[in-house]
Amino acid sequence: MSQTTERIQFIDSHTAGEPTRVIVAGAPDLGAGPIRDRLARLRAQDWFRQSVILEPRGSDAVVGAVLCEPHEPGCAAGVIFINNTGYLGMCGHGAIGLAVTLHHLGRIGLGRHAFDTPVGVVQVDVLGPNLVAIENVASYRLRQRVEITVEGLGRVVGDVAWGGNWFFLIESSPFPLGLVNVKELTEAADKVRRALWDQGVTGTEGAEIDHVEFFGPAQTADAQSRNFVYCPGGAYDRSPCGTGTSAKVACLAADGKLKPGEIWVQESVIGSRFTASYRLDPSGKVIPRIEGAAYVCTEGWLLRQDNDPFRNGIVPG
Ligand code: PYC
Repeated sequence: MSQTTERIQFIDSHTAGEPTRVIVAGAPDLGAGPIRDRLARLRAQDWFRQSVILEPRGSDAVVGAVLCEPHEPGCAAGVIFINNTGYLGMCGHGAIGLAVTLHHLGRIGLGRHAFDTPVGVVQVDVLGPNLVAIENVASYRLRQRVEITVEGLGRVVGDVAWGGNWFFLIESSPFPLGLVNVKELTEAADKVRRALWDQGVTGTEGAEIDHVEFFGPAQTADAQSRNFVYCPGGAYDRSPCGTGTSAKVACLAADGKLKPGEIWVQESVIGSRFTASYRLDPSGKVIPRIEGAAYVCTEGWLLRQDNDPFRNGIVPG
């Protein structure tokens, strides 16, 4: 019996430790038009996300960046970010990883570029082969000092903020922020996420707050803070999280604790770091700038054989 094999070209990189898998070729044809419309078409073919992100070809930690032709004028690339559970509006570490990957491929040079994402155009400065700064989408705090009750943690207070995804930011971490506590931190963040939903705390238009951030003191002298970031599929971000750091910057700006142009160095739970700042756009919105380092680490082809029972990944039941 003949066997057919589908080939999907990819390049893996990591940004501050967090993996990004750029899908260079072999994604379904998503047609033309705004990236958010193409995201809807990709969502309707969810087998593709499952096959490139889930085990045995991927893992829970991987964020995919499906490269597309841009729709917005002047953009170097269009991109749809995917993870082990679905589709992300924006992904900061992923945009940095994508820029380093496109530079590695010789498709973009040093200097300023723009990426077309489902939540808007993101400006990208390629500062070196491994160093990139992104100007994220406008970020803001929606609600301050929201109190919820969380199983095992009791009363928890945090801010609801948008940085390209929805975040609940909790100033005092329930456990020390180190790799040794990742299991406990993940379980606690998962309970916070459930409590937010059960207690009706959402982003705008009822959007689920699916990212949770715990903060604590930095462990290096020139950083301001360390974080742990829980992502929607239950994985934790090895980087300080680009959209999460954008949400943090928006809260600091709202509190008058960080002025435009001032630097905020955010450490991750593994000790990697992003350098953040922001500017105000003409309407007074906070536009975060997140700088970080990324490195390409693997390139190749993912193979989907039509007789492989796990060609669409191991899908949680
Ligand atoms: O860097 O924005 C980010 C991100 C979101 C989820 C994982 N990383």
